[in-house]
Amino acid sequence: MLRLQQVSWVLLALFCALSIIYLSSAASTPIYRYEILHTYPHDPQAFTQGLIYDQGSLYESTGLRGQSSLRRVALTTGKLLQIHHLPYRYFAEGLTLRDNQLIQITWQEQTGFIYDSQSFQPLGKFTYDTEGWGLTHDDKYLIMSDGSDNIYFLDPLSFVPVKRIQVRDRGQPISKLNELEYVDGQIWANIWGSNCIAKIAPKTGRVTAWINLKGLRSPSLAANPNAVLNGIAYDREQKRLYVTGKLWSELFEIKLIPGLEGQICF
Ligand SMILES: [Ca+2]
Repeated sequence: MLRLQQVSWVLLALFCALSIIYLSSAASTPIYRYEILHTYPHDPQAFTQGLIYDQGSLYESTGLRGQSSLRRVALTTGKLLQIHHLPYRYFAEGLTLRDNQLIQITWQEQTGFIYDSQSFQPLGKFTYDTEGWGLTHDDKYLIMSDGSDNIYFLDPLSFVPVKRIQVRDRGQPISKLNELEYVDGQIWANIWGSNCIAKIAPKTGRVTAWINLKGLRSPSLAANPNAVLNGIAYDREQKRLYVTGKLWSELFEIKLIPGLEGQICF
């Protein structure tokens, strides 16, 4: 009888251990919700494709043919301070600022542009083989999305892709990766057409957390399928986070809060 009891305890312990392993492997990815800290004006004509912050100003890349531009905008007033218009054939997309140079990519034209960050004077251009959606950089590489589940790391001088990660959440491919921002060692990506931003581990492509920004977009834009969340800018010095969307009349400084049950992104 004693031996039977011992076997039962061993089996129970084994069952518990296997259950813990199963539950932890199936555990959901953490989800953050948000709190609005400040609301600022944003040009409702701006089809935002790239957004960055540097020393008190926002730099923005806007898309659509005939309306594509590079802009410097005052954060608190939304006032347009400087603009460079792209030729009609280019549909501008992601934007990043590195070593006093603004780098802007285009959607299907496979062309990137380099500008002096002060004067917006064009300094050169480069080409790539994929579509261009989002752009950011870390200490070593330019980091680019193309609307798929791939993220490419480009040499910042030659613009040649040197490595690629595939973005996965618990093994599931996450595609439509759009506007990017490198924030405290992770790549943040807007998912096109959704309320969600993925936080991505740059070495593995694993989604480490979701940010659900449901409710941030003005209800007046609900009928416009193009007016989606797109634009993440991070102030590294003050650790401030700004987000907006295409054709949104507002730009928000937000704070992240650990999520509630049921706030699922995907
Ligand atoms: Ca950005």
